[in-house]
Amino acid sequence: MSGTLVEPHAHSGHRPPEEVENYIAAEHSVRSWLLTVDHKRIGILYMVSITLFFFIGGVMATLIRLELMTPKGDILKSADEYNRLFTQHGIVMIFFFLIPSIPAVLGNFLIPLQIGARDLAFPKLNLLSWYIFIIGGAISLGVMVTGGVDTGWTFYTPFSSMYSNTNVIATAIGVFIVGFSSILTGLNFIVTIHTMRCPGMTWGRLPLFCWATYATSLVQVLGTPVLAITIALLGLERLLHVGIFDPKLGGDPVLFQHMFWFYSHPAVYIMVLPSFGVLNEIIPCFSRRPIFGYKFMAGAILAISMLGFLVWGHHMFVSGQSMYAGMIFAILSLLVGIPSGIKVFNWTATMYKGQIIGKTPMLYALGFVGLFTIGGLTGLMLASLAIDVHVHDTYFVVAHFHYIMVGGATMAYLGGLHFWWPKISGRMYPEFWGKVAAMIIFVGFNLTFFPQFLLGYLGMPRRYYEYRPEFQILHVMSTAGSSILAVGFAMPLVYLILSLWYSPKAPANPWGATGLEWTTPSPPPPYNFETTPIVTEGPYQYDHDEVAHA
Ligand code: HEM
Ligand SMILES: [Cu+2]
Repeated sequence: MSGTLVEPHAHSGHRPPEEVENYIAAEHSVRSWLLTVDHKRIGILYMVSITLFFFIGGVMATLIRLELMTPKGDILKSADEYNRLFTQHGIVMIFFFLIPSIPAVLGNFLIPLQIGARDLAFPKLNLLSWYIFIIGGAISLGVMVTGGVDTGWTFYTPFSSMYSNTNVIATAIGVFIVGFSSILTGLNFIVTIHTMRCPGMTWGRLPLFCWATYATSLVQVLGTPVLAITIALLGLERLLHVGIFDPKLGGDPVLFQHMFWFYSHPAVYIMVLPSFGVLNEIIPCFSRRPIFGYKFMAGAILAISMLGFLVWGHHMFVSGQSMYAGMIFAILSLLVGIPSGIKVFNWTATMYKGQIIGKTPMLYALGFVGLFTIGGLTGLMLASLAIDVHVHDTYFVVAHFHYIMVGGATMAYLGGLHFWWPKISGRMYPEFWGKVAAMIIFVGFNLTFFPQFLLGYLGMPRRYYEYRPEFQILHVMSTAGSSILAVGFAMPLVYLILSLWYSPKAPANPWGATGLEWTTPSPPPPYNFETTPIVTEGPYQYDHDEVAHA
């Protein structure tokens, strides 16, 4: 079965694809964008939406950092306001930026192109997923402007179910709704990768970006319903006091933590697995070497996605769970280090003796490898029961997950965006400014988050509005770093938009990369391929003297 069987798009049926030069120029009306079923246009719709959320979340982060510049509360009116700010920062960044970032933007754009198909399996469902995302997002934005919510992105009971007097239910509805967007997108990707690969595109030749998105989709489909149920129960408990989490009514508040983390630990892999996929494309291309250990890379991605379901209790070491449960969760969590280590090793081995080309996407990829390693190793520290008891709920945890989510996943998203920008937009990005921004982001990131490891180790708790004066110097460093980071993040926004008018047109394959997406013109035509491609060799056949022992 190949992608040629996809029905032509209903609203462009009057125009045979050969006459249309590319998917952007195909039609110009707003309606043609809002009702599109072209996976590439839907990718762009997501790109615009998550960029908006990223900058909203970023403004909140800036306010948090400004507040923490001094030990006393000064910029914000009250601790309550501070609670609402970090809660909404977390909710926006996790549910409305990071989870959809690589899958919904790059995945939507690239999966059909990489497997030689004309679209996803269910193009209309794909558009529906975007509308669901927008509805969930609008509700959450509505909450923010009408008083906000203060429970933390983790919504812990009994505070969320009984005591908080902020908009918990409306927020829960927003997150509940956006979850369906995630589930439907995952389902669409799984079916597409199973049924729409072109002739010759066997599982063993599937680009690793597709493997990573496939594994992510499995987690989205299996895990997100649990979040939906958890959030629905929270709403019921708050509204009707049904007695699931309230001990007075026979419930158990810790049950909420189990249910929440049963989704939310796998969710951290929804955020980071797609980055592995992006790296697996960038590193071989800019090392001019085939990826080292293709099967191990695909296997490690799948292993992480499944192991991720067995470790949620490492978030609950101090919540009163039994010591034996804690030990088992610690051991299982440490096991995640093995496939993660395989990946870092294989990226390094791919680069070894390669001809490294330091273009912007490669700078982001190199940044990722280093920062993800720090994030992963500190994850192993946190997974060690004896350490976590001391640093749980401190800034050490905040630093750990930002190393992975910002230093890792966000960097990979930006790297991927630059790598495929010529394909997506038909224009090159300005290389000089790209490199400058990547380096500013790297420096700003480390200055923001490295001091937070030290702060946490010294005992600074997370989610506090005021702090002891001895912590100030590290907080000032962190705030200084965050302003550098803000400049770094604003730069790609500006130059990528400007590139649409001022940059040279992109050739079909500016990087000399392998992969079917690079065989199409930049930007690709609405139906991607004039004739269904036939694949005759494995991925990453980069020419180099060392190719032999790949
Ligand atoms: C080797 C892999 C990893 C291990 C062993 C690990 C371990 C841990 C542990 C034990 C905690 C709980 C610390 C505490 O609250 O006391 C934690 C927190 C966290 N981790 Fe990781 N982690 C790993 C990878 C990741 C990845 C890939 C991400 C995200 C993409 C991530 C995101 C988070 C987040 C968001 C939290 C804090 C949740 C919260 O309380 O708000 N971690 N990690
Ligand atoms: Cu976890």
